[in-house]
Formats: sequence, structure tokens, C-alpha cells
Amino acid sequence: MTRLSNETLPHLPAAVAKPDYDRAKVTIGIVHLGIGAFHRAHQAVFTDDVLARDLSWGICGVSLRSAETRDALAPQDGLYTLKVQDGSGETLRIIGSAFETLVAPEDPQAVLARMADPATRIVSLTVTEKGYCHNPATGMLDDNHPDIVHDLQNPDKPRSAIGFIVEALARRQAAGVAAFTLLSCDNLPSNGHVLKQVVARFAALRDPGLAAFVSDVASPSTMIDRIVPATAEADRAAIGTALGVEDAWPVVTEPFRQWIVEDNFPLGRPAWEEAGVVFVPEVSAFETMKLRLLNGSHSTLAYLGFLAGAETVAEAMALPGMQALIEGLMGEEVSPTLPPLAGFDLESYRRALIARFKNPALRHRTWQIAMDGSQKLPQRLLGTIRDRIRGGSSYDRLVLGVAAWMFYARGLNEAGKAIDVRDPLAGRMAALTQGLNDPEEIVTAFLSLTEVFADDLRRDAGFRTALVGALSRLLANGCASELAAWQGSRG
Ligand code: CS2
Repeated sequence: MTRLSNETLPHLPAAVAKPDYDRAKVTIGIVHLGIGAFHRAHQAVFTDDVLARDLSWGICGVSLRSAETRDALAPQDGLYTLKVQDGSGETLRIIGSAFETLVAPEDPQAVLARMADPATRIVSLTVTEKGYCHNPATGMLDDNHPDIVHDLQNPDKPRSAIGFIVEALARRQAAGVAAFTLLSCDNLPSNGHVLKQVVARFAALRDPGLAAFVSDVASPSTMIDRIVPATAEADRAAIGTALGVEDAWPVVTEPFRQWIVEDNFPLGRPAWEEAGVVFVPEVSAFETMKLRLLNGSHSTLAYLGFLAGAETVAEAMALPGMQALIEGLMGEEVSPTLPPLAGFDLESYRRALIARFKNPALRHRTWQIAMDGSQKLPQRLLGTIRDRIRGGSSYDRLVLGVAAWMFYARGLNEAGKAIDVRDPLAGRMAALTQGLNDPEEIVTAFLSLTEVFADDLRRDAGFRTALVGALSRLLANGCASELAAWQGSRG
């Protein structure tokens, strides 16, 4: 089968939407670190929507680890298919905003040159939580992180996103070029602030003159939302059949998309508002809401669902008791902790989330969401629990999510078989809990992780008791029966 490319683009079926601009005239204005499926189904699409208005905002996508995205996209001139689907149907669209793909470990100099180029005015990131090399419980740079240690010793051959950003800023400073705007698009609270903090700390460890330059860099926070499961082989095959040409690297997603951004771009930005991006002075209230309602529920669903045998989120939602548990978690426990959002209809937002989780067309694996729990739990569940403790309110459902994570992160399923736990702390968590069967001892082992649990929670006797209770029930009765106990409960 021939391949999707600039040459085959005009011959695709008429129902497939195509870029409405002259690709030959586009130049690069954005360098994006972490060109995974999420970026290609979210920011790259918003950019594609408005590229016709200003052709100087093409994207250079950088892979910080493997070459597979570049290897797949290069023969396709960077083109790929976006498939949007829910229970009622699907649409196909070709996205053309990613013009160049670089592989950082292969050629760090090419990446640095792109970032230092005056035409680059935005450096955006989706490097996942762990890519910030910070302590998730405190938000501060982990000075001892192996990549940070490496990048401090080899500033001109960095490995981490942080090392690339600071070296590129150093080169801009030396050349008298203004700093680009940093744009974090990861699921972290105050993501722009966290990014600025880790970058500033790294610059200070390198050199005070550079730190002064870096301290002026704009780093607006953003709230990003779209559910984008890893693309499956079956999706690739079906998309190829529909297009009549092969696409090695399509993305599959839901109709919903949301991007809320603080409008602080000293060197300009694409007219994203024309594509529905909402610009606000302060994003943190939206971010807290999304992280606690959507992602907090997602993680809870993922751990309990996986352990109860559900492969996908939609299957997990169908387990007896799960929907009632999640509705109650969002309505009774999370919502009262959220900062007020004038004019925002929280109830219909929660209803929409339930429908999104039940989208039967998206095969979003519980195992995928279960990854990197040590980096996700603080902002998804633990901050809410902290607020509930402070307010003297119950948090039975939230604590069940945390206990299910402990069960999962030990690395053994209900039948005692090994789970493939992907997490930067996987080795430590397995070692800490090796041979432990007593829920109290398991909880004590996990609470020793200062990257996950800040001191207040580690020392909270009520929290510990609640965790031991929830984990004891999960271990003794199994997750499915613990879930079933929530059936019919008030949401
Ligand atoms: C998910 C998110 O993988 C995960 O941890 O919770 O990627 C989620 O799908 C997105 O944040 C939705 O916007």
C-alpha cells in the first residue's frame, strides 16, 4: 500500500478533511518536546485549525527518547490521521501542522539549534509528570535526579527537557535573542509555574548570569483535556483501509477537547482562540477542577478496574458499583473542595465526564492510565484528601483509590501474579513491599515514600487508619466485591 504523504494527500477520499493551507509555505515557530499521541491529538490540532491565518507557526516535534515517531512520520512528510470517535460515529482528518520531527538522543545539536533559532517563539511540552524531574509531593526540582546530574555535567548534550530548555536559553542569551515562551501542557497543577521553578533552579545550579535571564521567561499555565488512548494496531489497519493509503502513525481520540491557557506570550502566539482555546488571566482553578475530577476518577477507575479484571475504562465503568463510586467520589468528595468557578456548571461537567468514560469506541486501557502512579497521585487524589481532612470531612472513596494504587504498585494482582508496573519508583515500591502481606505493614512501606506523601499526610493517624481499612478490605474480599458494595450508594 502507498503511504500517506504530500503527494498522496490530494487523492484521499473527499470525506477526509485535509489541511486548508499551503504546506510548502509554512515555517517553524513552535518546538514541541514530547511528540506523543496526546500532543498530536490536541495542541497540534488546535494549531492546524488556525495555521492558514499565519503560516509562521508550524511545529517541530521532538522525541526525547525513541526514534519511532520520527521514523513513522518522516516518510509521510509529517502528515497523520486524526480519528475522532464515540458511540455514534467517527470522522477522519489529516493533520499537517507537524513539519519536522527530531530525535533528541540521536542529534541533540539539531534540537538545540531549532530551539535557539529566533524564529522559534514557543517551546511547548508534553513530557508527562516524570519529565519534570521534580519531587511530585513538593513540586521542586530533584537535584539528584540522574538526568539532572547528567545535564549539569554535560550542558551542551542534555537528556532531559529541562536541560534542553536551559541550554537553548543560554544560547539565546549569548546571541542576544529574546527568550521563547515556555508552554507546559502536562497534567500538573500550575504546570507553567512548576516548569518555571524547575528550569530556574537548574539554571541557578549552572550559572547565576543565566539564572537572571531565565527568571524573566514567560511560562503561562494551561489546562489541557482530551482522552487519547495509545493507538492500537487495529486502528492503524482500519484507518489505512478508509484512506486507501497507509498511515503508520495515526491518533484516535474522543470528540471532546478543551484547552484553557493564561495569555502571556511576549513573542506572540497562533490565533488559537479562533479554534476554541479559552484564554484566561489565571488557570489554576480550572486545572484543579480537571485534575481532581477527571484525572482523580481516571486513576481510581484504572487501579480498581485493572485489579477487578477490566481491560478498558469503558469496561471498568460497567463493573457493578463503579459508576456509583465514581459519581460519589466526584459529587460528594471532590466537588466541595474545588475553588469557585463563576458561571461554570459543575454538575453537567461531571455528567459529561461519566459519558466520556463510558465512550464504547475508545479502548483506553486501565493499564495505560495506571502508569506512573507515584507521579500522579499527589495532584489527582492526595491534595483532595488533604482538603477533606482539613475540613473534617469524609474521604472514603478517595482513600479507596489510593489503597487500590498500593495494591497495584506492589506488583501483584489478586491471583498473586506479577503486574507489569511502569513507574519511576516501581523498583523501590516492589523492594519496600516484598514479602509483606499485612495491610498495616504495606501501608507503612508506601507512606515512607516522601516523593508521594508530604509530611502532613504521612503523619496523619486518621489517614493511615483509613488506608489500612480500605487496603484490608481490597486484599481480603477482592476489588470487584468491594466495588459492588457501592452499588446503589448516593452519588
Ligand atoms: C489519563 C490522562 O493517562 C492518564 O493518566 O488520566 O491522560 C487523561 O486521559 C487526560 O488527562 C484527559 O485529558
